[in-house]
Amino acid sequence: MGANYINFKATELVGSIRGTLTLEERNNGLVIEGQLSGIPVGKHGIHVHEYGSTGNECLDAGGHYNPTNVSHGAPTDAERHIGDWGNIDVDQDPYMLSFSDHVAKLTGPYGIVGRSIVIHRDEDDLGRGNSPDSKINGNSGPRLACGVIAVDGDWMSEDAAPRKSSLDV
Ligand SMILES: [Cu+2]
Ligand SMILES: [Zn+2]
Repeated sequence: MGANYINFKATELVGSIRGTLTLEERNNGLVIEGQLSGIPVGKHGIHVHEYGSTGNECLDAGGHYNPTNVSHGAPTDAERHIGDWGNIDVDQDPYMLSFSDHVAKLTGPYGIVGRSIVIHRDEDDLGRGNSPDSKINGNSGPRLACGVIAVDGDWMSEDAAPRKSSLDV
C-alpha cells in the first residue's frame, strides 16, 4: 500500500470475505474501490455503519450511519442515511468493486472516518420493501464482513494531498 494508506484488518468476520477498500474524495464525490474475494455472487447491501467497531460478528458496528435521523433509502434518494450505499452486484469472485457516492464525506460534520463499512449477505431493498426493516436497514440480512474506515497522518498534515482511506474487510 502507498504511504497515504493505513489498513485495518477486521478479524472477527462472519464468512470469508477478504479484501481492501480504498476511499478517496475526488471532484465527483467519494470514490470507493477495491477487490473482494470469497464473496458470493449476487447483490449485497453495503453501508457505512455508525461505530468503528467490528466485534460480535460486525454487530458492534451498530446501525446505519444516520446522523440526520431520516429513513433508509437508495443512494440516489433525496432522503437516505449518510451511510446508504445501496448494493454491490457481484458477478464473480474475486470481485472488483468500484462506485462513488456524492453524500458521504471522509471528514467534516458527518464524516465517516472512524466508522465502519459493512457488507451484508442479502440485497438491500433500498427502502422499497414490505418488511418493517425496509425503512430502517433495507432488510439486507446478516453481516458478512466489516472494517473500520481509517486514515494515517500523512494526508492530514498535507492540505493538498488527496483524502484517502482504506480498510481490509
Ligand atoms: Cu449495513
Ligand atoms: Zn440505511
